[in-house]
Amino acid sequence: MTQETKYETLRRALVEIIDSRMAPHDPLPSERELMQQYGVSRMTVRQAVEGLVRDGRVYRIQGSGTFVTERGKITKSLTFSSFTEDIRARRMTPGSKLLLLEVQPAEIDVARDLFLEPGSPVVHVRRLRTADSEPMCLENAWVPEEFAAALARGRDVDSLYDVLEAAGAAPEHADQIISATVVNREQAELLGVPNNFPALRVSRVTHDARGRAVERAISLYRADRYDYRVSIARSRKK
Ligand code: 16G
Repeated sequence: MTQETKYETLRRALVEIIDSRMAPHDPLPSERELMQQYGVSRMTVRQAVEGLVRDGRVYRIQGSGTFVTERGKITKSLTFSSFTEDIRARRMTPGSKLLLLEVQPAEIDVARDLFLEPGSPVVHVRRLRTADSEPMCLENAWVPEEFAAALARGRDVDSLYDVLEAAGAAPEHADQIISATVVNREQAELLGVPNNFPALRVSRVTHDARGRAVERAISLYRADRYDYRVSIARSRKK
């Protein structure tokens, strides 16, 4: 049997196991276990796993191991939307787990983004956002207290943007910075992914139709479930 054939046989066997017995983010057996189980060389194991990485069936995290990839992504466009709208648009049910809700004095960066004096009261909401009960995103939002009186009174809420709208501060447009990051241990546990899993960090300052800053938020999306689609055009030379 040639090396090529052994590698392909192992790769096929692994795909079968992934499809039939493994869940997203389950770790693959170690190189040593695969070598023993299939009676192949380390090189064959590496080639087979490399092939699965290239096919997007598994992903590697340096120092942690190789894990089964989640299938199916949410591609978000740069049109203004809320989490609830994003998830409903995909015929899934949005959900939220409230992790923190408190009135705080605005720290310097929050105050700057919301055009407030440092120390002004802001409502800090921290939520785990889910789609069909699956964790998708961790969100921290800070809202000037005047727009979130209902929240400040401790009322739980499904959609933050509904609260803002009801307060006469309907979100209209936002400035965003999207960056790549990895999750820490606590975030990983909440999002149901391994430690150091890649994530998209979207930092947003949201304005209403009158131009008032009504929200500063940081959303941490699982990178296996979210990507952003951007339309670009060549700028015409004048
Ligand atoms: C989106 C916003 C977030 C906002 C949330 C409100 C981004 C990057 N972030 O996730 O800033 O707080 O929607 O959603 O789009 P809700 O109305 O469902 O609570």
